Amino acid sequence: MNTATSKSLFARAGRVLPGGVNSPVRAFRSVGLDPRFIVSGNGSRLTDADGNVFIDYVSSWGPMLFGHNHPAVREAVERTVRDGLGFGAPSPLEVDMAELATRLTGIDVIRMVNSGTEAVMGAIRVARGFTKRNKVVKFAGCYHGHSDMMLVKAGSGLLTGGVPDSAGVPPGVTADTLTARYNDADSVEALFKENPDAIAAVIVEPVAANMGVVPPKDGFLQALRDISQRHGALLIFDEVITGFRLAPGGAQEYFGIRADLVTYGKIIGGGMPVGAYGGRRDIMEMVAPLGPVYQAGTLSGNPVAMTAGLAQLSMIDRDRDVYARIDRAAARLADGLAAAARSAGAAVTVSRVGSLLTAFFLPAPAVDYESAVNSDTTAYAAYFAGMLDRGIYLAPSQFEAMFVSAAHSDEDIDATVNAAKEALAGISHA
Ligand code: KE4
Repeated sequence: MNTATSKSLFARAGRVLPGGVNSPVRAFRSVGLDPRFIVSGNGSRLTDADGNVFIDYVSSWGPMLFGHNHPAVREAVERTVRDGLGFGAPSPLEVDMAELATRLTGIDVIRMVNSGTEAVMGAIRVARGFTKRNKVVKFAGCYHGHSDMMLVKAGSGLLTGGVPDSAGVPPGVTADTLTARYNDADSVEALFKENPDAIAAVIVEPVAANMGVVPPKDGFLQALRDISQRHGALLIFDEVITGFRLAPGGAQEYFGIRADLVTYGKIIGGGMPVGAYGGRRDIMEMVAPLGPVYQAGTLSGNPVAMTAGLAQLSMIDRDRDVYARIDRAAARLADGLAAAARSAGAAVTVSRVGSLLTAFFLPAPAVDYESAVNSDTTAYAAYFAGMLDRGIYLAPSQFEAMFVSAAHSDEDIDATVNAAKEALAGISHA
C-alpha cells in the first residue's frame, strides 16, 4: 500500500505540531505506525492522501451516526454558509437545536458549547454551584475530556499512552477529584462515607468507552442513581459518546435511568465542533446570565455547527429505526470478530453495547480499568496493522471503541470479518 504522501505530510507536521497531530490518539503511537492523512470521507469509507480507501470504524470518534459526508448534512451546511459563518448573537438555529435536543433527550434545558471537554467543565461547575460542594467522583478508566480536574486515572489517549494522569495539573486542582472503580457501586458508597456532605456529583460514562467498551453491570447505574440521591449529590451522565448513539434519548432512554445533568458531544454536532450540557431546569437556572454559575463561549451555538447537528438530529427524529439497523450490523460484526478470533486461537473477547464495540485482546471480558489494562496491546497493534493493510480503519488504540454507522453495509461487515480472520491468523497467539 503506497503511503508516501502521508509520510511526507507527517514529516512536515512533526516540525510544527506536537507529535504531528492536533489530538494525541491520532498519532498512531501505541500501534507503532505513522498515521494516514485522510482527505475525504463518504458513507462508511475514508480515503487517504495516497488514494487508499478504508472501511472506517473510527467515524471521527463517533459523530457520524449516518456515515461520512451525508448529503442531508452537507447540503444543509452549504445553504447556511451562504448567509455567513457566525454573528456572536442569538440565531434561530440555536433555538431549533435546543428544542429538538431537549425533545429527543427529555432534559429540560440545554447549553451549547464547542466540545465534550467544555460540556463536562460546565456540568461540573453547575453541580458544584448548585450543591455548594466541591468534590467530584469519577471512575478509573473513564475519560471526560482534558480539563485539569478530570485528568485523574483517565482513559482514552491517556490510557493509550499508558499514563492515566497528566503533567501540568496542580495537585490542588485534582484534590477534589475522587476516583472509584467502574462497576463497583460499593467503591462509590465508600467515598461518600469518607467525604460526608462534600461530594457535589458523580460523573460516569453510562457505557465506558474510553478503556475500550466496558458495559455497566446490571444494577450499577441504578445504584449510582440511588447513592447520589441518598447523599444529596448530583448524578452526571457523560453521554459525549452514548448520546444519540444508543437511542434518541441516549443512555438515559436505553437504560431507563434519568441523570440530573447530562453532557453531549460528537453526534450532536454532526461532525462539527459542538458540545452541550443540560438537565433539570432547577439546576440549569444556575447558569449565567440567569444564575451565578458563569460559563461562556465565542463560538457556542455557531450557526454552521448548529446546522450540521440539526441535520443529523433531524434524521434521527425521522428515522427512529436507524438504531435497530445499526445494532443489527454491530451484532453481526461482533459475532464475526469473535468467530474469527476462535478460529485463529486468539485470546480475544468482543464487548458490545448497541453500535459500540471493542475487540479486547483479553481471555475474559474487561469489567473495569484494572482488567482492561491487562489487554495485550502488542497483539492489538499487530491486529491493527493487519487490518489497516487490508483496508479496515480501526481506532489506533486498544482502549477505544469501534463505531458502526447506518452507512456500514452487510458487505462492509463481511469484508471486515474476513480481514480479521486473515489478520488474526497472521499473529502468533502464544
Ligand atoms: P472532546 O473535548 O474531545 O470533544 O470530548 C471529550 C470527551 C468527553 N467525554 C467522553 C465520554 C469522551 O469520549 C470524550 C472524547 N472522546 C475521545 C475518544 N475516546 C476523543 C478523541 C480524541 O481525544 O482525539
